Amino acid sequence: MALMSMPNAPFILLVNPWITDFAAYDYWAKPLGLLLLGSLLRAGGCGVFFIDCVDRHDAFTNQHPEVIPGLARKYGTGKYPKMLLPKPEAYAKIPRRYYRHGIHPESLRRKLKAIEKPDLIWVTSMMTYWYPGIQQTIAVIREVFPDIPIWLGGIYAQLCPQHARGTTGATEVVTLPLSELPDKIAAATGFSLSNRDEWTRFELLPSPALELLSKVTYATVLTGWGCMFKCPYCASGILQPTWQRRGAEAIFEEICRWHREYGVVDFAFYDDALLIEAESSLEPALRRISEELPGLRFHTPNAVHIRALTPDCCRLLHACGFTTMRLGLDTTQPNKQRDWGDKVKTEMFVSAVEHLFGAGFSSDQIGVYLLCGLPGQSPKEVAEAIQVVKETGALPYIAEYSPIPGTKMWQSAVALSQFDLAGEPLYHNNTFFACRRPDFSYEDLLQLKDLARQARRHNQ
Ligand code: B12
Ligand code: SF4
Repeated sequence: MALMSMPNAPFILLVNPWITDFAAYDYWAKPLGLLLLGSLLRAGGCGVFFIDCVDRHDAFTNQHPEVIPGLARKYGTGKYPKMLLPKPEAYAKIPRRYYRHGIHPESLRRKLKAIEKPDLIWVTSMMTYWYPGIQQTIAVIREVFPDIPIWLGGIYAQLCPQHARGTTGATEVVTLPLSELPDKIAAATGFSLSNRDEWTRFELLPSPALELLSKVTYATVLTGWGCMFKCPYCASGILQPTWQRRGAEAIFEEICRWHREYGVVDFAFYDDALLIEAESSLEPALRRISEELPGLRFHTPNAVHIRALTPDCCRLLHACGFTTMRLGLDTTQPNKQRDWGDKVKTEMFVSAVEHLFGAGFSSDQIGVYLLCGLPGQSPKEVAEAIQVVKETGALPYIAEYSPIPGTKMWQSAVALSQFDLAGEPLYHNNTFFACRRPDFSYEDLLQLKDLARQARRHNQ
């Protein structure tokens, strides 16, 4: 019998594309999904190289006269370097400047030219309305590697696959679940990954390869996948249909490793439901952290569930060094609370803030997200919610509605909007506010943002 020879391990280039937007801020924003794939590919025997088009520490970019330099801010966050771009037609009437955030295109070209020819190129994606950044990234990659297959995956790819196929220039838009990627790699390269099991279950996943970043100023952590609530405006159930959690040991080890080996003190959680059913996963990990790893700071930019903030939970969070708490209140209208996922009531919220204060948190650590501009919502309701939050002593933050394809609310948003939401993802931009209407205008939105700002100033 002839022995089949195994092809050489493929070399895969991972690319985090540019962000194109009016504003973008590295608010603990890392390409966690792509870096997770980096870990899985490496562990399975592939060669991997990573290029971060939004690297804030790129020396060539930071010295370039055409670039508005970035800035480091507290807790490892910061402003991206950026370059002015012509505004796309869809944004012509928005009186704001539009930028490409990230490294200079020449820096990307140099990085691409400095590496050996890859077998595959994987580009990730995040917000649907950032797709021009992907088009531009892929165009530069194609200049250097015209014949290498480019796969596009990630959130925009999953939410708008047809649009991505038609506009980005990727060879393939890949929307397969993680567990099916090893077969796809084998079909494309002939190589069989040695760790196929790890791709099949969330709790077996390795830590994302943050060490591929040029500098690790903070670590992003995912302790659970998906969410058991089904809020009609949210894509969590589309992106991660099953609800799974990692074990306490794995969570602790990951945080411990970033701290001990890389000196990381700031950690941001990306979970959709960090504190839900945490008894046998996050909680024991946090108890160990409070005893064994003093001095860390934790941040929850993606908001936690208010219902989980019991006095015990708040004490544990405070003891571990939770510093930036964001709470998902959405609204204070009882009927909307029921219709928008039935996850919180105003009384629960008021108690939760009391518990946080009781545990030692200060006002400026407790931010509360309020949804703004959803179909059926009035400006008065948002103003009332701002007032309720203000009275608790916490800080209200407006989260402008970004309509997302495939969600339950999508059809109402499409019906309500005067813009072509289905054909043009640029209209999903929360800053654009595509669901503006006579009884909830763009000016109303600006006034509410101002009201929230005043309330924050009052409480800080
Ligand atoms: C963390 C997070 C943030 C972070 C920042 C994250 C970042 N990197 O920039 C913060 C909190 C700052 C944030 C802010 C906002 N966010 Co957000 N965020 C998320 C969240 C919860 C997780 C994303 C994530 O990293 N997931 C984990 C990784 C592992 O998954 P992944 O990236 O999808 O990768 C997997 C696959 O896609 C695949 N994959 C990835 N890349 C590739 C590449 C290839 C080639 C292949 C084959 C596969 C592949 O493999 C990975 C493993 O399976 C998602 C919701 C969600 N559940 O995904 C919302 C989400 C992306 N955010 C959303 C929104 C609305 C916002 C805000 C507008 C909220 C607001 N109103 O203020 C702001 C906007 C920020 C801005 N600057 O514009 C929306 C999307 C909106 C849109 N139109 O695109 C989402 C979907 C939430 C929702 N409401 O449904 N967000
Ligand atoms: S609770 Fe949060 S993550 Fe879960 S479905 Fe609702 S909005 Fe999405």
